Amino acid sequence: MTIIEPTLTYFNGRGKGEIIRLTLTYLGVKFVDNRVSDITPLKAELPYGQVPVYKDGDIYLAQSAAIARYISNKYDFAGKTNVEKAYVDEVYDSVVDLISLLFNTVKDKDTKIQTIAKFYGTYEKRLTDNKHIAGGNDYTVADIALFFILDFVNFFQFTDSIKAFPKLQQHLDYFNTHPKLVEYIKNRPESKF
Ligand SMILES: N[C@@H](CCC(=O)N[C@@H](CS)C(=O)NCC(=O)O)C(=O)O
Repeated sequence: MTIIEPTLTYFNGRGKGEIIRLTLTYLGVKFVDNRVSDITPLKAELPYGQVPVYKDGDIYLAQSAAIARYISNKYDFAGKTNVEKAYVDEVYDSVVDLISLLFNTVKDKDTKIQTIAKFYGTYEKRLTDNKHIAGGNDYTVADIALFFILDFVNFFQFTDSIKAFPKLQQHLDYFNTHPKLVEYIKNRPESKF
């Protein structure tokens, strides 16, 4: 029997694809990391004309947050209780907001710094009250999303943002050096975003 690995198609960038890649890697799911430079040839088949898209057996799914939720639900990484799941979604959606903020060329640097500080304050408090960002007894996709955004904010040169938040620095360091992620992080292709 041939096992067909799922395929994630996205640009060679972190952007909207990296939480999915990190989640799959953390969960030990083998997948094809299909990095494309031009989506024009794919446009007709893409449900919304955008990437990322995720092919897993009969499922061909678009929208990065839906893909991350699908994978998390499949591998029991989406929180256990309704309340925990709700906080997973809340944190995940806040991370999507920060990605949009970083990509937004209209907002000035100070506005970005203030917004990041506000979000970081909330994350710091949550991680002071609980080891996991969504509460509960285990890590979830929200912890991976948080790790991603802490790293991505630094990647966009807002490296001072984390300085007042020791729990966030700890969270970043924990996943950056995690045995399940370290090889992927070391070997992932260079990218501009
Ligand atoms: N809401 C979508 C947005 C996806 C999105 O904006 N994708 C961009 C790349 S980051 C894209 O495919 N742009 C190419 C285009 O629109 O032609 C998601 O989260 O997946």
